[in-house]
Amino acid sequence: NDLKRDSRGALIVLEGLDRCGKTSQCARLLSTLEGLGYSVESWRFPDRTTGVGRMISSYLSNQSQLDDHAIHLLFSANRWEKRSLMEAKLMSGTTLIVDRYSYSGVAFSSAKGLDFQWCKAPEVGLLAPDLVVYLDISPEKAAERGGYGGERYEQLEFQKKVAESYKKLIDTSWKTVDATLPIEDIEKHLKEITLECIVECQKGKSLSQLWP
Ligand code: 2DT
Repeated sequence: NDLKRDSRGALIVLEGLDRCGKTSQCARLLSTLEGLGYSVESWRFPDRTTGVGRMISSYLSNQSQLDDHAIHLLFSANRWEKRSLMEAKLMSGTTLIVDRYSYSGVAFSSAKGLDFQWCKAPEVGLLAPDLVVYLDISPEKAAERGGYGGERYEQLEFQKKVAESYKKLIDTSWKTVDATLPIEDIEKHLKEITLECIVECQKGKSLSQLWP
């Protein structure tokens, strides 16, 4: 119908600690929405495929060292370099499911001790998500799941600080989902809140910018 054809896609972001299940849920949500006939893509940040992304990847795997401020700005630049494509996709009607976004940027860098407001500043003007889902799990439970890789931030003590930073970012517009529920329950809940959000965007909800 006309509504569907002329309307924009939704910008949906999943956030949470390492091992909260974000990445598998993004994949499930992508195939669910595809199955329902929506135009949808799955994105992730950092996007390690760009030049900036390769610098970030090398930092995360401890192959290079960078000042905390410098790496923070690279993570932000990695979102800025994708901003126009992101807007074009959304305006052409494609919904984007994004694994981590500016909130990870602020949560992880401020967990290192960088000033919270300073961390938020470079994100100003990026597209604001239509929905942020926080997959909630305690750092201890996440660590029990095992499978922390060898990357820089994958340590219990640091994840505890990240959890504290996320708490400062969460606002009433976020949807928090208990990440310790059975995978299928989380999937079902995500499908419901995502479809609600897609419908709002189809009805003409306008795209806004960070920080709203
Ligand atoms: P993945 O394991 O999800 O690839 O994330 N991070 C991520 C930041 O510190 N700042 C950011 O802006 C983003 C998007 C979170 C790699 C790690 O990078 C952290 C985990």
